[in-house]
This record gives sequence, structure tokens and C-alpha cells, in this order.
Amino acid sequence: MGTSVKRTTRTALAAPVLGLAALFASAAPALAADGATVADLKPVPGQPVDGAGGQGMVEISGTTLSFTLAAQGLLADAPHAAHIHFGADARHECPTAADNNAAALAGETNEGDHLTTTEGGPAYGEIVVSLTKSGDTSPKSGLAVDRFGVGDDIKYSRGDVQVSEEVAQAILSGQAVVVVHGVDYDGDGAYSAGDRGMSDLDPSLPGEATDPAICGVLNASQMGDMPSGGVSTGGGSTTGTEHAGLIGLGALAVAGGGAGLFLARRRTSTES
Ligand SMILES: [Cu+2]
Repeated sequence: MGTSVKRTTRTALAAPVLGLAALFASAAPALAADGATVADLKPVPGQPVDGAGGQGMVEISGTTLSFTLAAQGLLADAPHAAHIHFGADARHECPTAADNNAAALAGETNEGDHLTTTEGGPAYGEIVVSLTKSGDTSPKSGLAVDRFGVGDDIKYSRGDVQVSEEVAQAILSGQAVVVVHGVDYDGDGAYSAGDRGMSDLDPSLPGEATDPAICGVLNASQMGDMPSGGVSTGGGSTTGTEHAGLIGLGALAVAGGGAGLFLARRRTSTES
């Protein structure tokens, strides 16, 4: 009788162990796909960012992404949200002047003067990766303006960003687009409501803070032009992030009024 009990116990223990092993065996590794792409960032047509430019470099290893983003000539002392955009139904390109065709948005008195992020959607699709300097990189952080680069000379790198298989494939096949946001339509040196009004993406932010400024398609064929010291691996250099974030926070709070509230709310919801 004693042996019988022992046997039962052994069986009961063995079953879950086998189940766990089966689970691991069935979790197939992600389809291996590696590559490097570069986006040459140029002014979005019609936006007042003449002379601005930059480069987005993205490396993919399976479903792990690392990137370096550089942008020059955008509004000084202001945060610049930056993303990888993709949409299966999008045109996989940067907006043209013809995309500036939506009816006037709330608060927008002259719709022809502003190409909004929404108007650019048919060209580049939705946000699929938020190119933040720290923390979350999902679309949820698309307007986390306290975690993006600040000013007119931005450069930072990050590694270990996890993306879906679909997004990895889109990037490697030249269908993803890097967009850096933030323009100063009225030239007052800060993000303000002006005649653009508040953003259609977040009514507590000025539209100037979220409209697209420079843009480029991630393209593997441009790798020959890639400068030395390109995408660095892993780690993620976030040195100076806190300082830069504070500057951006101050600039927005002063400029926007409601923007300060937005930042406070954003913080509680994304950082724990
Ligand atoms: Cu974007």
C-alpha cells in the first residue's frame, strides 16, 4: 500500500513538469530576419522647417530593434516626438503637399497652412514604435513629450526595443517611415496654439507640438551611404535624458497652459 501511494505522488508530480516542457517546445522562435535600414529625414512639404533634416537608423534582429535618431534644425528648446509609422494600407511614403487636404480642424483657422499628423496618415500609417529616449516605446508613448529628444540638435540611440513580427518585416521591406514632429508655424519660438489651435491628437497639446516636421522612409538600399559609427548595439544611451526632459517640460508648460496638465497626467499613466 505504501508503494502505491508513492507511485501516485510521483505521477502527479511528473505531469506538470511534462506539461511545462511541452509548452516551451511549442513556443516556436520568431522568424529570424536581420537587417539594417536608414531613413534620410527631410522637411515635410509645406511645413515651415526649411533647412531641417536628420537621419533615422534602424537595425532589426528578429523582433528586436535598435535605433539611432538624429535631427537638426527643428524648433530649439522644444521636445520633438519621433516615431516609426507603418500601415498595411498606407502608401509607405512621406506626405506630399496633396495630403494637406483635410477640412479645418477645431481651432484651425486656415487648414491649408498646416499639414497635420492625421493628414499624413494615408502616406505613412499609424505609429508602430515610439522612438523615446527612455521607458515605453509602444504607440501608447506617441505623445510622451517628456521622453523625446529636445531642441535643434538631437541625437540618441537605444537598443532592445521589442516589436511585432509584422513591424519587423515592414521595416526590413522598406514600408516603414520615420517621422519627427514639432513645428513653429507662427515663429514665436515655442509651441503655442496660434492659428493652428490645439492638437487633434491630444486637445491639451498645441497642434504645433504634434504636427509632422521631417520625414523619411526606412530603406535598406541606402545602407551604402550610411556614415561610419552607425547604429550602436544595445544598452540605450540615455545620458542627460532627465535634464533634457525637464527642459522640454518647462518649455511646454510655459507655452501651452494645458500642456503642463497633459504632462502630469501622462507621467502617472506611463511611469510607475
Ligand atoms: Cu509620428
